[in-house]
Amino acid sequence: MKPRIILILGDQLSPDIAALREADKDRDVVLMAEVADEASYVPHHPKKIAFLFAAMRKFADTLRQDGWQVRYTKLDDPENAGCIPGEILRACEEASADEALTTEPGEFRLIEALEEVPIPVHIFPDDRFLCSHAEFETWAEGRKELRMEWFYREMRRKTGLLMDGDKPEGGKWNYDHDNRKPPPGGIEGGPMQFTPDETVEEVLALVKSRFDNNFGTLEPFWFATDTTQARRALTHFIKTALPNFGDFQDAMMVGERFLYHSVISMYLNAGLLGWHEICDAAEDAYKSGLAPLNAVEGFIRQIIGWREYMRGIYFREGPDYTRRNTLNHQRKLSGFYWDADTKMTCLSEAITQTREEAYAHHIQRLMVTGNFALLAGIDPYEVHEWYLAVYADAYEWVEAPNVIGMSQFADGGIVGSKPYVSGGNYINKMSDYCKGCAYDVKVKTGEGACPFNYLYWAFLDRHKDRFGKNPRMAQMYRTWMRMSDEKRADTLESAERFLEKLSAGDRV
Ligand code: FAD
Ligand code: DLZ
Ligand code: SF4
Repeated sequence: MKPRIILILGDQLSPDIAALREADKDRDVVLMAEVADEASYVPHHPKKIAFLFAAMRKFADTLRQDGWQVRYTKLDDPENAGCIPGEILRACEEASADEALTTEPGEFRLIEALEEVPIPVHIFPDDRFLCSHAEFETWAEGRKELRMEWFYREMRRKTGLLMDGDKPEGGKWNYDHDNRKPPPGGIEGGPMQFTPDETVEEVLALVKSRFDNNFGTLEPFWFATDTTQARRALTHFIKTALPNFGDFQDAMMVGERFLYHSVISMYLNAGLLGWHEICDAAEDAYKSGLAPLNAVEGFIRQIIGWREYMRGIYFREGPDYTRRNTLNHQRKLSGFYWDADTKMTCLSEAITQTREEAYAHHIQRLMVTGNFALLAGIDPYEVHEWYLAVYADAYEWVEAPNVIGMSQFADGGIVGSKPYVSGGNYINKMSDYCKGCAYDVKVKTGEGACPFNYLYWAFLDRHKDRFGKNPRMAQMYRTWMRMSDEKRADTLESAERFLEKLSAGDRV
């Protein structure tokens, strides 16, 4: 029997990945390839590229040790075809194969490219997720609104995580109410860091030589790059940070990049960890008294709730999702998203740490960089491309619904029932950013006022036809209408002046 090519992509590094389960060690050839197209369809952060290439190389080694025949193409291989379809054809020719097997990629772009390959490529469902496409469709069918909270309850029932019979542990499904504490005094610890080994060093040299101009600093590089390390990082998080995860989930602090977050999304999304082992470890921490319920419930909700829900939305909405622009926002992405050169401390902190770590936590992504882009009316496609490039955990299936849906409201309200916008008050309450900022969060209009303040009202005013009747926003519109004509005019003028400066490329 002819061999078949078993394609494993850079974010499919799980030993039980579907295509491998379909394969035959004695017959088939596993293909893994570092290719220019995947490394450059957006200008990925160098840490993201280095992480994936190192993890791919190590995964290929473990497959070989396990008896698989692996054909691995390095980026600098002179024969490299430069794209996944080209590498499939090259591998087929070498092995005299005429069909390939793979697992569904996480981006429509690549699914479409595989469909164009001129030999049969059999694509198997990616069952590393809790909820299949069909199951999500069944859940979504006939619902007026696709609210995450209802989906999440189904997933709790399905997994039995934090369930007491058919009731939620502790009597409530969601303990978010307890999870909004402002920044704590001091943070100890942080994610487990790993010294680069020989494989990582080799990849770092390659990435340095090829992607030095991309946004982002490559070194120090400390990510886990195999499952053993990723599991150590998970255990470290469960012991040291999970107990505080809930309380300070939304907090932000100058110089504190990780707070009590897990920093495991890049490992989970690439396949080095599975959702079940993460959730089981968190649930065990609750059962053994190591972590309180509000922390563990909040953490598990992110994984079996938000993460699965976002994937469901991406595959349900289809390839045009990233192009949606319900609010018709057309402004170009401001230059400071790439150089962090802004007087706004919240933005310079979030962007600087993104540049250095390829990481920012959820509230920084949502309420700082995302909030500003939405208030300033930046084109959501440009915002989407930025997020896809700069975070080590970014793949379209999870990034797009978070950006286009949750953060930019560009999908018209599929993910969120109202836009996530706020003035400076929210940022001031949840962070210590405002203390050292060139702008004054307490001032509402004029030169020295916090731009989030007037941009917030200008956003509401600009979109009053769409949001004015939304019951969840009625209170804010009442407050706006209660302001004097003079104050409203002042606010709109401050916003206009600021946005003119932004468009002119002035430092703001
Ligand atoms: P923790 O705060 O410790 O949370 C635990 C885990 O829950 C995460 O590792 C992640 O797997 C999951 N999770 C939490 N929130 C979400 C969410 N909203 N959607 C999906 N999974 C979630 N997450 C990505 O994995 N990739 C992205 O490209 C991405 N882009 C985002 C863009 C925007 C605008 C926003 C608002 C959020 C985005 N998120 C993305 C979700 C979230 O910000 C990250 O998953 C989280 O910050 C990763 O850090 P952590 O591992 O420390 O997470
Ligand atoms: C993100 C990425 C990068 C940077 N490079 C590669 C690569 O060279 N080879 C590969 O197989 N995968 C890579 N990936 C991950 C893919 O882009 C990812 O599989 C798709 O975006 C689908 O999620
Ligand atoms: Fe950000 Fe405004 Fe606070 Fe400055 S004052 S850090 S711009 S919220």
